[in-house]
Amino acid sequence: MTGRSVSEAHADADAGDGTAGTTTGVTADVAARATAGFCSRYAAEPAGRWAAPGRVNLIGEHTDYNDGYVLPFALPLRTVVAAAAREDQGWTVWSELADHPVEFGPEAVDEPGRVTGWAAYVAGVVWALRDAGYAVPGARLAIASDVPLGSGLSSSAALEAAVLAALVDLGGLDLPAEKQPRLAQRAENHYVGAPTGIMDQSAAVRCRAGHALFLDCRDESVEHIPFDLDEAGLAVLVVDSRAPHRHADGEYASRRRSCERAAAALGVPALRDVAMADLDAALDRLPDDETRRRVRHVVTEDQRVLDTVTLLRAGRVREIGPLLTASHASMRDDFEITVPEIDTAVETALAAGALGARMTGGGFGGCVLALVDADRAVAVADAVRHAYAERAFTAPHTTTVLPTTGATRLG
Ligand code: GAF
Repeated sequence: MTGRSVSEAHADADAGDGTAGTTTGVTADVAARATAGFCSRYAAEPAGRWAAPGRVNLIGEHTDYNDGYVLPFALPLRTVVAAAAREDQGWTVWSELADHPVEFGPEAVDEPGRVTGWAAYVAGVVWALRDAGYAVPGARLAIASDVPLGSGLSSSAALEAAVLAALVDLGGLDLPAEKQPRLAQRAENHYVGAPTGIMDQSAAVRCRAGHALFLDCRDESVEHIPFDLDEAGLAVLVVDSRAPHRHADGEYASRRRSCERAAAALGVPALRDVAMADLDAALDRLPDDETRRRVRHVVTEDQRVLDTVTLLRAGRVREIGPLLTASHASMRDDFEITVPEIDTAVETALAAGALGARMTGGGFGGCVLALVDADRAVAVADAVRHAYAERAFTAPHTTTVLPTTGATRLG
């Protein structure tokens, strides 16, 4: 299975200006590819098409599994599933990005892990639904996607959310949108085996166009925060560092474990329960410098999310820049999840006039987002490209994006 870059995907999505053509952010092209794939693979028309987006996280990194706060928004890059129910309890999945379709029956979703590779995300959703007691319909599915793989833009959650939306509708299942992220997360945690938090699935399901999603990851309450970049004369530039993003590897899991150990040492359910005012006292009680830095990142990052939300509620979009940049410094120095390509993109964007910049997503590669004056976006992107060339890094992909909507049925 091969991925597509942000800019390749974006060129298809909206001719490169990042604004996407429709209110759902779904372009005709990716939907048409899913439909065409369905028709040619199954020699029939799909019963419907369901789309879910990738995301960037404006701020709040590695806070979700600490029961904290996040502020993602949905990208105009989507995964579309064309699907129809079948009579039996079997699932056939075709993807434009895979060499072969995958077929599995009920025995493969009796317990986690029996389907592997990309189709595990689909089987995982079927497993999680069945495990929660839902009568999941057998189905034929065809998948097309503009969300690049391995760039930290949450292609896996987009796939899970689109498949889940399709199966819920096809089966007439009583599973409201606000309960879908937890189920999709179970698929990823228990079937696929990646110990992620709830942010990406929540963004893929619950985001709203023109807004960032302020999510309390403890009780899953949300507030849709207006994020009107046009009105503020601003743009969010996304730089795909092309440094491979691997949160399934040991580093993500080890960060999560050290946060959980620290919470246990402090006698709190999760690091979200350490208040900013108590941070210094909490740090004094921790056994080593590394753990202290991990905790400091999470506690200060939660506060930065709250501060960002306060500014956005007041319409003071320009002023969030320093919070984004402080978040990056914290990920680089305290949480230690950045890589040279990422730090270069952030430093160069800031030097070229960005109001703020930070890595977005799980880390160890992936994407940087920079808040820029709209008329500086091209110059900032050029500066990053130049800096990469000077350091002999693989050329980055850059694009601007606007917030779009979460999972939708297209018809
Ligand atoms: C990845 C995970 F999937 C999210 O749950 C979140 O922890 C993120 O990394 C870091 O904020 O995207």
